[in-house]
Amino acid sequence: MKKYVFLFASAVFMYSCGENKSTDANANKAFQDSAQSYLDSYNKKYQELSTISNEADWLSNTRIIEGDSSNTIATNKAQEESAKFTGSTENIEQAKKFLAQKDKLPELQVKQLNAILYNAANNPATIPDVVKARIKAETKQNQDLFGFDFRIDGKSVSTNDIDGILADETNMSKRLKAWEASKEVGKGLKNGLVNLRDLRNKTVQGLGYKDFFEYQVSDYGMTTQEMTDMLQKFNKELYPLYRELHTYARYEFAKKYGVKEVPDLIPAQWLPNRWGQDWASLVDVKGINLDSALKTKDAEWIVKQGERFYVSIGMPELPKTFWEKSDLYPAPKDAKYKKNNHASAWHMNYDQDVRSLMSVEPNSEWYETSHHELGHIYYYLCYSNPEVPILLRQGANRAYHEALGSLMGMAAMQKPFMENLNLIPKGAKTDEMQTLLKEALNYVVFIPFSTGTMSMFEHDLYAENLPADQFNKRWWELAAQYQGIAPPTTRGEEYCDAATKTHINNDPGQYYDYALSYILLFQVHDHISKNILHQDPHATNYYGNKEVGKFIADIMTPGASADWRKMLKEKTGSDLSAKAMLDYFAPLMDYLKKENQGRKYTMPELK
Ligand code: X8Z
Ligand code: ZN
Repeated sequence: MKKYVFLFASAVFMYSCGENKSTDANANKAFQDSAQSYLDSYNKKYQELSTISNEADWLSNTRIIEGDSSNTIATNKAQEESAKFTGSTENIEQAKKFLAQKDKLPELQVKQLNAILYNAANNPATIPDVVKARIKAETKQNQDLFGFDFRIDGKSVSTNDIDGILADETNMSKRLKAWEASKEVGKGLKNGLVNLRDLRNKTVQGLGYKDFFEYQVSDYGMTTQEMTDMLQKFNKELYPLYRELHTYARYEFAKKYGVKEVPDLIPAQWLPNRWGQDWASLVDVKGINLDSALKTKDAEWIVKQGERFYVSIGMPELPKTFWEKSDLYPAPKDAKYKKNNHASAWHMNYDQDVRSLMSVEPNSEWYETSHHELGHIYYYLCYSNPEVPILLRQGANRAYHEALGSLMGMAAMQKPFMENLNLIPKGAKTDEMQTLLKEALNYVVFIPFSTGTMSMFEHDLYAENLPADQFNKRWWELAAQYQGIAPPTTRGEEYCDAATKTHINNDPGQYYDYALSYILLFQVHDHISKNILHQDPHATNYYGNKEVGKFIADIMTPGASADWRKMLKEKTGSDLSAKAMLDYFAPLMDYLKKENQGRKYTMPELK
């Protein structure tokens, strides 16, 4: 009924107000022009200030020198300048003024104006002291995390050393020492985290968000409830498989370490990863030993090989400055500085200055991670084009940014791909079920950690104001509930095991990005395998396929000017769904059920 009236009214309008219409069009044009000139000047200034701030931050992460605060001071200053601009009352008012009549503006302008308000909410000029304190606390937390001197038996070790022990060592007392050494850093980060939680919440409350978790989730156009529902749904869908993997792993690890009594919860020090997020090294697949092939290469080969793969599918070579300015390898043993030990990719000037910070060693972990980081780098390069305004040089959403490089990392570890590169002998007969199992111990095992332990901890931290005397208790409750793992001994509140995870400190309230990125990765991979390569998703070879490259570049090129839901539907034919991931691993269910026959399951059956 309403629709009818509307149609009638607009018909009358059309016939009788021809003149007004063109005046309206002129007024709209003027309004759009004035929005555009505001956006142009914002984009320019934003790019300038971000570049300065990124340069300072880069130094703060690549040269951490005890007792030298010059980088810290420069970083804080640059970030304050940038915050003053992005959070200024003038910018907030301007963006709101234009958005009040957003129907008159094209989508591209509306998206940029929303991005301005989103940026502002993290730095509102109305509460300058809070913003300043938060910036200072963030820089300090990062220094404390990455300036930390990890020690085993009094000897300094790197996180690569610790990871190496956790991957290979079968001597349990050595494993325990390495695990415990890796958690020491958390103690000194606890007060900082409590302080940061308060400051992060207060900052975004200035512009009306309930808490920092809600703020970060809103970047997806979702509420906290919608996000946590979606995470729980994905976790539940993968749970039956996880439960089989958990049962299998308890018994296999016990065998490996010569333990007779199989514990109900897997002791954290048994697992080949500091947080139990990836158990892949439990399984060696005969005939496919990537690690032994990579031992014959050097670290530089690993990153160069990543580039060769991207170039083979039609992406450009990396800019010369990438190789000159990146910091890709571990600091020398005698270095007088420390560096951020977690892999990252940087878009320094929202244009061609792209860099990666890694500590690459020639092993399969870093092989995968290098492909992941180069995925971010190629994403940056793809959307750094005149069609995409600076403000929208972001992923379609944050999960897309994480997904595409991880997709390439996964593709680079499939058998036909590795055969093609002579990383494994051609035509070797291998056990496909073992390969699938190894992959599940990486990709499936990650889901309860990312949707559960990490995301629920951060939810409680920010949205529920988790009391400081319950951080460790809550962390291990969640680890037990979602991952079925337990600490070696009671971990009191003097520890802060959550804070040993990089993202809790410096990529806050966003870990579900990775959970969603894995779901998305399998969805995109399924499409590429079946519709472009016409290959079995379990055994593909993307190498050299330009059509695959075009498909990926088409997703990357519009950046955040694309609508992430629409894009997914257009590119893969469906909404975000775990179906492809479930299909991929489906053959494992029967295998694991057989392997687990007669074993005690200790994670509850799904109701
Ligand atoms: O943090 C990362 C990337 C950052 S660009 C290396 N990842 C998550 C993690 O290490 O916890 C990649 C997958 C999961
Ligand atoms: Zn990443």
